[in-house]
Amino acid sequence: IPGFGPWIESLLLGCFSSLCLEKYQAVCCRGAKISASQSQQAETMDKRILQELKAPFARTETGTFFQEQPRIGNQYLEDGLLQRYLKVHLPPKVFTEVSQDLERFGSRVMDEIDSLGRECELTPPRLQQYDAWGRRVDHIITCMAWKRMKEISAEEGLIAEAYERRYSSWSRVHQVAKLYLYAPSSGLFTCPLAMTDGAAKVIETLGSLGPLEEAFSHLTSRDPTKFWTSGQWMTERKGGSDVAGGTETVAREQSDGTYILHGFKWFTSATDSDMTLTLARIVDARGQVEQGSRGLSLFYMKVRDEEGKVNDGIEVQRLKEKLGTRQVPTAELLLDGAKAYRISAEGRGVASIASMLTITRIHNVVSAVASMRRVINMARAYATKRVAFGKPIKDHPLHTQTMARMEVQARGAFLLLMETARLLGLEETSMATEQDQDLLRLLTPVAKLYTGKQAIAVISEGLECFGGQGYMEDTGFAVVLRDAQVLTIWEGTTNILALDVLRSLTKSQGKVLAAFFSAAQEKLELASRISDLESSVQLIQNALHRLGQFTQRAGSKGTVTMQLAARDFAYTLARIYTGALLLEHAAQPGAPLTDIYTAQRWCQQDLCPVDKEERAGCYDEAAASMDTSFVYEGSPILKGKL
Ligand code: UCC
Repeated sequence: IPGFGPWIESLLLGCFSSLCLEKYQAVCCRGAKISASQSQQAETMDKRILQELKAPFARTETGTFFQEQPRIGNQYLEDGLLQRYLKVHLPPKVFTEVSQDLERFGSRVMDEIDSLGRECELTPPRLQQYDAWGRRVDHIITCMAWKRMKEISAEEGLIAEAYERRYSSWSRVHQVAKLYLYAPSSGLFTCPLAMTDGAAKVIETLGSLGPLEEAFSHLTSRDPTKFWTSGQWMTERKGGSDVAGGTETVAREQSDGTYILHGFKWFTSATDSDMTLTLARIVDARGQVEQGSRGLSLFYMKVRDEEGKVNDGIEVQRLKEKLGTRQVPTAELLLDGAKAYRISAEGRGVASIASMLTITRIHNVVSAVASMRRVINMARAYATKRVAFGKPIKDHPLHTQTMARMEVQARGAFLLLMETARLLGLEETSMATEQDQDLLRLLTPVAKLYTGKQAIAVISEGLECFGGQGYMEDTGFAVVLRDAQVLTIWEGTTNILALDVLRSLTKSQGKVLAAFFSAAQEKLELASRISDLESSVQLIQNALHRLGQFTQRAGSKGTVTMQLAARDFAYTLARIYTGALLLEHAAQPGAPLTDIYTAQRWCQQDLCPVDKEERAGCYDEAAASMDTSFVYEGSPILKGKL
């Protein structure tokens, strides 16, 4: 192509594949003595080359098909169950206001917060221990998005709402519903919020005197410039679960009544917080400390000064390397003369921090349920966009069945969460009956342990709904699973919480269980009159009967049996009570068929695993001994024993 050769060649060099280039050069080399037919041939070839350039994979190696991305919508408007729950339970005026707030907040989560949450994941915190001149600074550097989350939490009253109580007992339900929309987009800012809420609860319970008054006003502030977050420093090297046996930190009283703490805190979440509550053993006049639970007292400590610098006496040793929750700065801390205020009676540390644990455990449930909901909603959005085997995957019944099973779990868990929030709200406004209080004590560990397990299972299944994309870090799905794994660990592992369920039974001399039976029966009342729900009600009644028989038999067998049964016992409580809640919800006038279907499906599972396992002899001493032989088979500790 006389005259255009060099121009085209440079264009080709820039863009064309090497194959095309070769063909073009062949044409040009022959260009000098070409005949008309050769010219024709060259032109044809030229056209072919240009066509090839437009063909898939010719210009790039990525092809022309790009899967449409599933996008987050307004999570309030997409959640029929949440809307129906609020409509059924809240007084009409409260419902209108709460509903408007949640709809507005749902838009804010979608338009603003979700991308900040992603940024928190992509820009994890880091520790700068020294400045350029060698001074120890222990500066925890967090990203702008994390800081913005703190401001948003204040603006939205994510803690304040629960303490202002403008909707009386329903304020907790409002707060929990808001946190539920927020959690999966929050970049794990729900972690400091959980502890902040817990600290506010402890202070409110103990009475906000002296320095606590200032702390409480910061923790519950709606002003971003005043809002504080709190830590909860309980875990030491010797004790994550066994706090009473593992706490080595000591507290020495000073002449002004304050204390100086020395110790090592092994896992302190959200260490960028402004204050913390922590446990330590008071050193008496003889320099002795009391061991065990009765030696522990609860302390309040400011972590930073006005400029945000870590206070004297606190050294950040390192940030933890975790499977998930990487957005949260979790540290190991040396306390070497840190100033603190004792806020519990001496030796009442564990009992006093227990109200914080109740709150953080309920927040754990929020996160578990919210992450199940989010993964399902994203999978649902994806199923409408993704085509495989000739149709959208939403039209493949097996895929929809899988999602339906996830739905049943998530909906049941949601009602258990809301029931716990409702009871907490009643307790905090002095409107709870004795039965409500007992139920709250029992359901908190039950809900925490059960929903944590559900979340991991549902989220794992949810990732499969995206095929390989579910396994990719950059889609943002993998992090949901990594983060979920902590839900069964922090704030008490499954077994620790199962034992806490037993603790609540022992401490109340069985009253919490009596409350459970009565409340479950009450919830079945309406449903038992609806023919579509009759057989499911029967299944729950039957499970209650078997549970009653089990507790009678176990009572005569002693503590070993109960300990071995603890996990199955807690699962039984969770399944029966959730079933009763689903039936109660499905029995409301005007309930859609989907509510009835959810209740029916839930009740089809084994509702009383503790009875089945006990009948199979799983809690007998012989079974316990066999468990040991079986688990440690081949282990050096049993060599020669087997
Ligand atoms: O700190 C952590 C990470 C923070 C991150 C937070 C984010 C959460 C986010 C969620 C969403 C994103 S993790 C570390 C958390 N640590 C734990 O959860 C500790 C786990 N261990 C336990 O729960 C144990 O069961 C202990 C520590 C409570 C056991 O202590 P004791 O002292 O051996 O137990 P006792 O002797 O049975 O109980 C001492 C007192 C008793 O009261 P009195 O003396 O009046 O009889 C108990 O009734 O404490 C009372 N008590 C409770 N009260 C114990 N547990 C409870 C409870 N759950 N509720 C009410």
